[in-house]
Amino acid sequence: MDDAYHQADSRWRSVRDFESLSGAFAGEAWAKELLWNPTEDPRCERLNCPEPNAYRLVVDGDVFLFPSLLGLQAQSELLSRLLSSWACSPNRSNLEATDLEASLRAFYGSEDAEEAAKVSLVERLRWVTLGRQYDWSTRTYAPDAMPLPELLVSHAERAVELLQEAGQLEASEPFQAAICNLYHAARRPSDRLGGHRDDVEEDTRSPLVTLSLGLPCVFLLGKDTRAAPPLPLLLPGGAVLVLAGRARQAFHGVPCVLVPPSLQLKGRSPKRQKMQATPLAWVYQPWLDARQAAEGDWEKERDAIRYLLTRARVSFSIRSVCSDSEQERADRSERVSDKIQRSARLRGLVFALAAAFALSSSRPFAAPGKDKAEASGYEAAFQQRLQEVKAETAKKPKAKKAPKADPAWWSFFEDRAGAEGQGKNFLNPTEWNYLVYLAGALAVLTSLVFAYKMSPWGRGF
Ligand SMILES: O=C(O)CCC(=O)C(=O)O
Repeated sequence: MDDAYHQADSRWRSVRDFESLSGAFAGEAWAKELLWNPTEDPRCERLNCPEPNAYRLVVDGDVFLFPSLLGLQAQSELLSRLLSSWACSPNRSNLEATDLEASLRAFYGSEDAEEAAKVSLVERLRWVTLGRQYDWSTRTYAPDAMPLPELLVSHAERAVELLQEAGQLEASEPFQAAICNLYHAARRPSDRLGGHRDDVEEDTRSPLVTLSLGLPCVFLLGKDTRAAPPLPLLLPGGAVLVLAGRARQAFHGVPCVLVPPSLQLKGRSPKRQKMQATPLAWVYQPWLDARQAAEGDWEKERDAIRYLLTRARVSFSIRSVCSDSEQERADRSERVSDKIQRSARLRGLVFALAAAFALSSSRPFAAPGKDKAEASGYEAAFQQRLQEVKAETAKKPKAKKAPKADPAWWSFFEDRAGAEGQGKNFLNPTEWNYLVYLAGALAVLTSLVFAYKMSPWGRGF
């Protein structure tokens, strides 16, 4: 099968920054396909909704893009909540086994964020599951319903409400789970996400809402098969992407996160230049633009947050796992299976106790009434039932076996395949062997007769 998604993914993996698209890759047709300016791109239609920067993409399914819905304040708040609590137990993350919380606190509270980050686990934090916990190995959601943080729900619901107001979406089911992905691209260019479909949720009618924080990325939006070439889309920090309808199950992934050249690794350590305002600063720090600057003073933000927002990309993809009624059904079936397990455990315990008692006793089971102190209720019941079964068996007349009749010669033909096309079943392998021996013997005999007839002794016959 022609894997057009894979081809696009491999090409985009070699891109490290926005600058190279008009530099090293300027002549490449695939690089020109990047949808980076929704205002002027014919593949985007501006929506009539209270948020002026809202677009519908002209693709299969319902795909909506808010390139700058989350300002600096909103991104910082999400990131600080992630670092201080969401990434810690009981939520699952790739660092589950470590003391993530203490490390995050040290990192978060540090005066010298760059120094702290060197020893911090933060840069090893790759994913966190929130709300209903997702198990990557079994590709299932845990049945215990941990609530999704209200802040995430409110961002996802806001996007959906804006689209409803614009007449683009119908009411959606409640959001119950989110997967947070962290791409520490400045230090690890290999942090990316391969093409996949989010298709394990029972409820795939509700939209998938992805919040993007920090560095921009190229997001590949495919179709429901890998054979279809995907659309490369620039998702800047602060963007919100909504996949609904057919696009809810489309292949998608993140082949590259764009890092300003001044922060890219050169040899073993990042280049020393400070991240200054560059002509392309709007790509890497869109919150610097005039409209968003009023939302928060960059200098007042904590060092750690600034450090991460300028060197990593963080995404939250928020989804509904099952509709309310399905959720209730899941709860009920969980309760039932709990009950079954409990009673099985109880039966197992009773049986184990009885077996242990029987083994430790010199007699396998104490006869009821013989030694009442020793005979437990279970043993007494067992003996009683045993006597009953013996008595019932003794009462039943034994069915007489019919005398074996000699097989009739035609029984050979019974159960043989008679239908057309089933000839092979007519003889079994042993019978086939006899037939071959017979044919062989006939052939030998015929040859002998023929040879004899040709010899001088046989001429008289
Ligand atoms: O990081 C992203 O934008 C994509 C996340 C994603 O596809 C997922 O979590 O399933």
